[in-house]
Amino acid sequence: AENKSWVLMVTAQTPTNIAVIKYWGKRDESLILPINDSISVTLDPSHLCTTTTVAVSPDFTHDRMWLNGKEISLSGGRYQNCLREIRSRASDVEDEKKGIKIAKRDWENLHLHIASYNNFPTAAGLASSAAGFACLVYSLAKLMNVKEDNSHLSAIARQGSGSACRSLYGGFVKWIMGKDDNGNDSIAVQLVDEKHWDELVILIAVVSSRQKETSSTSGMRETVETSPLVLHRAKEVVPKRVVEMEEAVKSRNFPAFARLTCSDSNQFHAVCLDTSPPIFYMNDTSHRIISCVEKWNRSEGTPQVAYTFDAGPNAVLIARNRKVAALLLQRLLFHFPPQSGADLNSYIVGDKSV
Ligand code: 2P0
Repeated sequence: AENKSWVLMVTAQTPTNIAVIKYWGKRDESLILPINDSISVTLDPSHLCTTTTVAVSPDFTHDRMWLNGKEISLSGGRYQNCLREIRSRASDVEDEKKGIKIAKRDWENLHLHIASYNNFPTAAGLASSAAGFACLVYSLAKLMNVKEDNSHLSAIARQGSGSACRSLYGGFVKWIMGKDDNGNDSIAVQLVDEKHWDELVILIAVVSSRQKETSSTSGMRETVETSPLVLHRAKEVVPKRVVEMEEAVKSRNFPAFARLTCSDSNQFHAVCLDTSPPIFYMNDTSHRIISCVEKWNRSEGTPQVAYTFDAGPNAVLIARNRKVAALLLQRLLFHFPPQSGADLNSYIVGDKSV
């Protein structure tokens, strides 16, 4: 293979994840170590996901990456950290059919081309960085024959974007904050797989697909620096909620799940409001959706739908089953009829990951 030209490539697809117990605040910015554990649900890959192809060839002269068809710079620390960590774990690769042999030590001098596509709006609070970095790390690990399991890979994806570590598993996933300063124990673990609670239906109401004003990274930095509430949340509230949420998920207890999910979303936004200057991620439409769901849940006597909002105004609504999801969509279409210029004009309905 020495004087023949070749390309070896791998394509992977990774869904995004939605936190039901939120990550907000870092104790180490460069390693991306959080101040509390978080829990998320991974979506069905057919709806919100990233598809990434990674290629290696002796003809490539430097590492390059394209995001949604546009070349982007890989010089940022987050990309560099992920590439370095994966390269250092590469093994021998042999493709007999193509006559390609790459020795472990060759990876240091080979360059990569990376092409990544999101099938949803980037940076609109729909967790594009989560799917993106998880997919990047996973596809590179496959290309370079990295032997480590998903939990070890999650600690690498975490250095690309915190929430990315949770997208390496389907189902419900916990990101354990860890104790070590080096971050080796700040990893994701699967709580239950995608089949465990497959009645749940997740609906995303896209209130705005515009880019958010405050990035999560700078938002959480400002919160940690200025919010008197955030330490109370991280030390007193979240540890108890994480235990209760694990229990609710394992026993498929929807009322407990919904209560915890809604409370945690509201506390995350309260902590944003407690930041100086205050950070507003939700808007009037978001607030109207919350009122609508709260009213419905109260009128039924037991929760039918849980809501959660990330660093943007879009609502993630989790219905207890398909029947409730159909009623929910009907109510949303009645209260927020889609039309041009409307507050809310598209809905994405999907199951949890399959
Ligand atoms: C979460 N979010 O747990 C929380 C809830 C947004 C609100 O994780 O700086 O993009 O890359 O670690 O992961 C968004 O933050 O931030 C996020 P970095 P990330 O899903």
